[in-house]
Amino acid sequence: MTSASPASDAAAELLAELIGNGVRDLVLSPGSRSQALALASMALARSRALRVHVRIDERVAGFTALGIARETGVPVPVVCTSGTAAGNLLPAAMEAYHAGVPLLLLTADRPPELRGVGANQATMQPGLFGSFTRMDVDAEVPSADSGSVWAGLGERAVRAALGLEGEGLTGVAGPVHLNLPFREPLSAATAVTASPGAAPSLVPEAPTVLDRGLRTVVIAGADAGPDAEELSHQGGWPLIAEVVSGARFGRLVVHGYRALLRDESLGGRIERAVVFGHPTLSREVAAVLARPEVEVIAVRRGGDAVNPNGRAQSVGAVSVERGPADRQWLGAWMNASAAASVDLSAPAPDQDGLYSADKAARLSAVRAELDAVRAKVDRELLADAVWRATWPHDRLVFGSSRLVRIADQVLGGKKVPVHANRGLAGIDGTVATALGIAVASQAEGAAGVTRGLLGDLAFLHDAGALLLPPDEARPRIQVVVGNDGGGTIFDGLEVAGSASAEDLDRAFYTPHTANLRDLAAAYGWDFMQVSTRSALDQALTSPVTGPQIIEVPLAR
Ligand SMILES: Cc1ncc(C[n+]2csc(CCOP(=O)(O)OP(=O)(O)O)c2C)c(N)n1
Ligand SMILES: [Mg+2]
Repeated sequence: MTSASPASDAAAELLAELIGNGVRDLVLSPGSRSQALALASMALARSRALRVHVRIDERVAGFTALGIARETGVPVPVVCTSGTAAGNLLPAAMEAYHAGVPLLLLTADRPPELRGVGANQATMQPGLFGSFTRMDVDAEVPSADSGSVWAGLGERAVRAALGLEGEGLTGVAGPVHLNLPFREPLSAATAVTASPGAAPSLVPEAPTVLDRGLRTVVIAGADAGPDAEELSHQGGWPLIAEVVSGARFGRLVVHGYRALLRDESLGGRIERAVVFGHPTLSREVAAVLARPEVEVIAVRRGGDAVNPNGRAQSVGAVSVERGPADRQWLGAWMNASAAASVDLSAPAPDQDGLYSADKAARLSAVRAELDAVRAKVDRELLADAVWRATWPHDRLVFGSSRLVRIADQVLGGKKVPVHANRGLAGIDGTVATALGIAVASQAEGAAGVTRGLLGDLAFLHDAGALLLPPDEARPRIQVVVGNDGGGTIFDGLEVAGSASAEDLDRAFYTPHTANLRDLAAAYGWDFMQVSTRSALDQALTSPVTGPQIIEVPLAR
């Protein structure tokens, strides 16, 4: 591959190497300095070696790439031009670092001679992402006489993003920054080919084998995945699985775990906790893990090893020795769990009443039936309806609003794929992340609907993500917005006790009057507003053919 532009040749070579190392999706934002990468991406999309997703806002592009990478586990490059464009990738990079998601931040740059001399759109891009990267390379400028200066860079980047080499925890994925300087001519016509290869994989670490003596619980935080359920099953240990863990299923799930962890005879007697993923949704789990006498075994998943009591053992994998389970310990938890489980299903119709010979009895049964159908949706019913409508071929994405905590408290076990940006629990990028998950899970004709469940502020924060290119496949997604007119999470936090009502409102609740229906119309999304249980169920279970917003008004 040699053209009139070393930039184009190097870009084509780099992308071909990424594709050879498993990369299948790339997110692209427009810009001039990055044109060689953009044009090579488009050529590779045409030959079906790559799926390209174009987003004009780099912050949205970053979170879209994060969503795709969360879903596929394969590094996703996000390509942008120089200047503030690159800075917009920082929030997604921070989240990816803390959640252990492989991202490749490909920022085009001015060549070194144009940095620091007042040239247009030139800034200090090398090292821009600070400590949030597994590898950070300020690449050489491709030039006619230097040959393939970037050979090997793509492979190293993929390996580092997957945690196979480079700085930090091994086996834990994260972002990689390739700062790619280009000199003019910034592009020229060139042939671009690539042979798709498989992503390198980590040789699994030998599991640490746990003995059985201690009174143990398995705690599954964000992104724990099914391994947590498997260990709980093997050990006969209660499974405390956050709703965002991907492990809230099976017979050993503990319902209403927060109260049971506070209970001296249950939570108070825990001797060992095996933690998968990143628990963030309850004080009670944090309190158990902080107790100095509790032995904590943390299975690595994201940026930081979980270690609140300062003496956790971080391991790559765990299993348990053969032997009988501690029936008494498990039984105590399961009995308490059964008593704490919440049934939010609509009461069964009163058949006797409906068919009674007595007119008054019939009327009252009909009235009860109508009341149930017309019942206004509250947060618990909303979380329950979305959970019930979601199946293994679907995806569920929780935002960092109050709803995820409510869902965590009331929902039972169900084996559905769940995602949430709990690395830093930001309210940013939720819609873009969900869209990334939708496009990745629906690639190559796969079935299923992606549902996002979030609050109004989290939704409005990422309204720009609603802008989808007309020439890309329309993802099947339902963005379900619980709209209580602002951030009501603060009503239940410490600040509500110290702030005046006026300050709490203006500075924390931050009321808005945004019209979601108009917003949906502006971006070409279908829109429904539903406030009763029956209308909600209907909206959630009707066929989905494209992007939809479902607004559910909630009382403050
Ligand atoms: C990027 C970012 N900014 C600010 C916050 C702090 N924060 C947490 S929840 C929240 C309000 C969320 O409001 P909404 O999505 O409407 O959910 P609600 O609390 O009303 O359920 C804010 C501002 C955050 N987590 N992330
Ligand atoms: Mg709200």
